[in-house]
Amino acid sequence: MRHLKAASWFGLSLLLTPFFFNCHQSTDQSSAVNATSATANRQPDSEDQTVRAMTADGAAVGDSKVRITAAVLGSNAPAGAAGKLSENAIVPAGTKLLALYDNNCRGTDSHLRYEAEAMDLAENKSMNELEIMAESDPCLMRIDENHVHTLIDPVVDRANAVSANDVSALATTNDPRIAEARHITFTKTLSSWDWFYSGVGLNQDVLVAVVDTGVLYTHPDLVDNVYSDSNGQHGYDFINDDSDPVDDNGHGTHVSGIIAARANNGMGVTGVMGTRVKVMGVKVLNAQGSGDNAAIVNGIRYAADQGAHVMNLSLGGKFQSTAIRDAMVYAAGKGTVIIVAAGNSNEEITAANFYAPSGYSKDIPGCLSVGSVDAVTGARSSFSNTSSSYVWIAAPGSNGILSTYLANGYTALQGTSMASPVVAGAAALLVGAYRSRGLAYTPTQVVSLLTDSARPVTTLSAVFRNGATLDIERAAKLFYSRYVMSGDAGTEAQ
Ligand SMILES: [Ca+2]
Ligand SMILES: [Ca+2]
Repeated sequence: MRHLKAASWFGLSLLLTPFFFNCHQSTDQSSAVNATSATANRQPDSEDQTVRAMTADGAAVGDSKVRITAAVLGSNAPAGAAGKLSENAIVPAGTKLLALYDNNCRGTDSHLRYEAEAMDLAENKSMNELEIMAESDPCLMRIDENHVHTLIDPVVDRANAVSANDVSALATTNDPRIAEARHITFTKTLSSWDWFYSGVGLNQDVLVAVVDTGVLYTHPDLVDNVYSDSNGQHGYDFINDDSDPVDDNGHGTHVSGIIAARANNGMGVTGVMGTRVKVMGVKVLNAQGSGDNAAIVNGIRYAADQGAHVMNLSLGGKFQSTAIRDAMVYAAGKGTVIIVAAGNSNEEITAANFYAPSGYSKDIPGCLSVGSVDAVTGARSSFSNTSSSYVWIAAPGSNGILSTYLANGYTALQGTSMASPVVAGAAALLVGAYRSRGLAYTPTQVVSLLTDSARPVTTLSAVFRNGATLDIERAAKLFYSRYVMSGDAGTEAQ
């Protein structure tokens, strides 16, 4: 007997800033970059990212099956009841919940090992009744909250796109609009390629899951770097529950191009990893840029089950979701590096002012939360969330982030949504380096290479944990010195 029924749908928001960028021309942060050695900024991984005992579905050992809190009652929550509800507390009919099932247990032939289903409570239930219901179904792993989140509209950054006259300044690729993709210059992407592709000998493909609005996999500047499975599909669509993850919004296609637009094809721009990369479209947000927690949980778990080496999450909102946290733990445990946008609220993330999913990255080894800086000045983007604890690294996300878009076009967007895939592309290069050298690695090691090699910037030290911005050339050099020059693959391995 099922007491739950399928829910109506609600959304998480895209991390595109609702604000136009405000140029901080009075300060030149680039002069604040110092020349300390690549390892000078290293911080111990064990300090914040702790490995906890987890069950097979990614939950903490000892977690109850029913994990809803007073927050699920919204304005009806009793005063002061911030945490766990008493066993007699009534969860009213219509409450939005999420149920996680073990598909092996229930014998469902699925692309997912564990599957989240959005649910409405059909009638009032006490917490005790929910517990009994959950315990009576051995295939029901968890009941979690499923909150409503509103959309933040994408902002086109045309004002900050530079003129095509700058094109000839960079001669190392023939992609004609590369100079407009200022994040490529800022992060020294092109010079990193000499280290990765020539020095390291990068020759293995890397699979990157873009968990987003989908991807326009036929875009001529993406088509050569798109993943295809044995059935010719390019991922999955958890909004419409079909195997065609085509993008009907544009956001996911922009994110995909930042990671993996094709290099040296005489067309448009290049991604941070322009070759030897395959993008998988995992559609969890609809045409308006929203999706429910269940779709996102499924998207994260799907990407991990498919063996994605790197996953980008340019989405989120001001909420907590144990279900999403568990999915991230599950994916990191399967070896997926998870890169998450910090959010665009111009707020400091704290335990009390939490922002998900970026806030979870602090305590999950192999996850990295990314704040945004101006791609020219290096100053913090005015919209970027901050935290010297929760937001670990900065990358360019405003003032000229040109990438692929709908209708086979290109556009400049801004947001931590754009900063995150710059880091995801760098993570993919490092994974490719490990794979090409035949070295075992963990997601934590990839994160360490990115954070240890980042460029320290004095004015960022108070707003981001690492106080530093992504420098892909330095990351490449650090990989080279640790694994190639030393010739000792075992030294850094765990
Ligand atoms: Ca579809
Ligand atoms: Ca290109």
